[in-house]
Amino acid sequence: MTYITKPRLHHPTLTTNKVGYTRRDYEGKVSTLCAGCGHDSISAAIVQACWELDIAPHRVAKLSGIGCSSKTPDYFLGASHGFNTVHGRMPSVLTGANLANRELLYLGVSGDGDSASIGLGQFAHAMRRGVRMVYIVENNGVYGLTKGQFSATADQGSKSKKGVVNSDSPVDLVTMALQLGASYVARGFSGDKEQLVPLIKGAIGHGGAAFIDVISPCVAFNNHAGSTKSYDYVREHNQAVSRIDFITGRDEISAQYPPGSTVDVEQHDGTVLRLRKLADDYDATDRLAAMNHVQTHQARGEVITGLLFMDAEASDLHAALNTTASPLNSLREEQLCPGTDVLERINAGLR
Ligand SMILES: Cc1ncc(C[n+]2csc(CCOP(=O)(O)OP(=O)(O)O)c2C)c(N)n1
Ligand code: SF4
Ligand SMILES: [Mg+2]
Repeated sequence: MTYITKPRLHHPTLTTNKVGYTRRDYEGKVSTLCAGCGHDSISAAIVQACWELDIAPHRVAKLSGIGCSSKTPDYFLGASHGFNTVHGRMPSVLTGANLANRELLYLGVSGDGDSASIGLGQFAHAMRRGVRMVYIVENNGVYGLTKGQFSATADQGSKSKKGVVNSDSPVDLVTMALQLGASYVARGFSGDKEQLVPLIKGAIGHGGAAFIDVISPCVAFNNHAGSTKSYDYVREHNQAVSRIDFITGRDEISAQYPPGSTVDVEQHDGTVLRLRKLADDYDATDRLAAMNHVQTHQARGEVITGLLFMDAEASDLHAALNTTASPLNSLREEQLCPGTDVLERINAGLR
């Protein structure tokens, strides 16, 4: 069915958001992924989050690496900027783009192979530098595109479709992101859109490196008994630490909660995340406790989801480097080449 192109015309009664676009305007091409692939649900969640947040599609830059997951930017935000990089290289290309123009919303989409194997170093440095981005790993525990080899996030002892047991220790990207200094860290499940959409919205409003690991079952190669990344396994072992409601200045949520059962965290852009705790002992502002909680519960075979950590005061790489606020392509020649006298002064300061 990949030859089918989506009709361009919309029904005139489709609802538009505050910037005048219908939900359809945030879609992309018809997906070529396997029917039931978790990645398609993540694309749908991204579409919903961007439409509901009234983000103009041309203000978004979506970048990815290589893999089924990295193909997905073709299937959402078809009117946005896009760059499909080399395998595992999305973070460095995104860092460069972000430094050249901070006015866009940077959406990095990757896979567990792309980010935890070949791109592990790139992932680490984007997190520790605080590149302002929404970094989504669509984590299925296998290299889906190359026919289902175990990836580095496959759990030790989990079984491949042919019954081979994985003997290697897994890389846990959530724990790594916490350790490396990411200021917004979450885990979602592609089968739980109600949880995932607010997690993505919160990441979009965040002022630093935001990482979301989304367990996204591969129905072709990793959805069998013995897999720890199957729909059944994740549903049975999902332990959400919290639910979040995303609130913008203009949209107050209508639900009422008993006093003390929620915590509101305001982000630097004025958006508010209302955290409804599901685990009494969980504190999403305590990085060390978050690492401890994730590791302890993962050792019991549980899949910990929700907003795991956030630092509402986070800053980013631009603040650290004191860069100009203007996109580089808007700078005039006299700003880029300030002349011999200025150069002399700089050189003198280095002698
Ligand atoms: C430099 C390089 N090495 C290896 C490959 C082969 N390759 C393509 S996709 C992929 C793994 C993709 O796995 P993942 O990122 O988990 O994506 P998924 O398909 O599971 O969504 C590999 C190893 C490649 N394209 N380029
Ligand atoms: S092979 Fe797996 S990851 Fe790739 S499209 Fe099919 S179900 Fe999705
Ligand atoms: Mg994968």
